[in-house]
Amino acid sequence: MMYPMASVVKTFPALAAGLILLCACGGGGGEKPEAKKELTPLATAEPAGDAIITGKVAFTGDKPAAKTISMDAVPACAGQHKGPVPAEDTVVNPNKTLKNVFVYVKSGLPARQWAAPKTPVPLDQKGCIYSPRVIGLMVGQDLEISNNDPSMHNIHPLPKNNKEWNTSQAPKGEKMVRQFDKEEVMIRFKCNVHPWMVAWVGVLSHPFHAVTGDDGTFSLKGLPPGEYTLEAWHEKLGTQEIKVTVAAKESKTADFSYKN
Ligand SMILES: [Cu+2]
Repeated sequence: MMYPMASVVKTFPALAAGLILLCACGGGGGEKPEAKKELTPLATAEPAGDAIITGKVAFTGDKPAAKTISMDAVPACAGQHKGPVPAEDTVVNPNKTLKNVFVYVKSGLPARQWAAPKTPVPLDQKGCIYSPRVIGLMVGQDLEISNNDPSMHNIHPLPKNNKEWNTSQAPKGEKMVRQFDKEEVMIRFKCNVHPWMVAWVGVLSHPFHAVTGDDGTFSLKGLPPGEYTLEAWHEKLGTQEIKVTVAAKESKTADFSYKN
């Protein structure tokens, strides 16, 4: 059965008008922000910006009593240390700053895709201790785990957002390379063989993170101009936030201070 031509002709203008109306609603209203934002890929070589935030993490409390790890029951571990092995859950540096604080940009970065460095981040096991104890890693970046001990270890991260795994590594065995595919601050690593072994890995989708060392300082370089919230994370003393605004090429200081 054929429709009369007149009705087809009448239908098309109605459809066309409807489409124009739809387009006008979607494009011109400005009432709703766009639901999807395309992330601009950033090549590894391209600097994101030239602002710098540096600072230190002070410790003003009473120096915690020295604690030691008891590994005497495992001669393969204890034999690699001269004397007692200090627990490193809170390390106060001689200049009254804190070591092993993870400092990172928590919010304020432009919606952009940041390329993960090709360089792997090493996590070593020596004397039955994870080293470094605190690590910053980008999503998709290689974490390269080595066992330099004469004994077996069992690397076991305990993530909440990422996939949990649990893998043995033979004495002086092959390096193990792993990645995490989601942001997570922080993932605790344990060893199923040696209960005192602890490492913490912070996984971010951008490169603006640092871990304080023996001088308690940090530096976040190559930032685009913006208003940022920095977070400092310490495994025992918790987190702190500071808001910092930087213009292009500007250098600013952000100092954290903890006490127990
Ligand atoms: Cu172990």
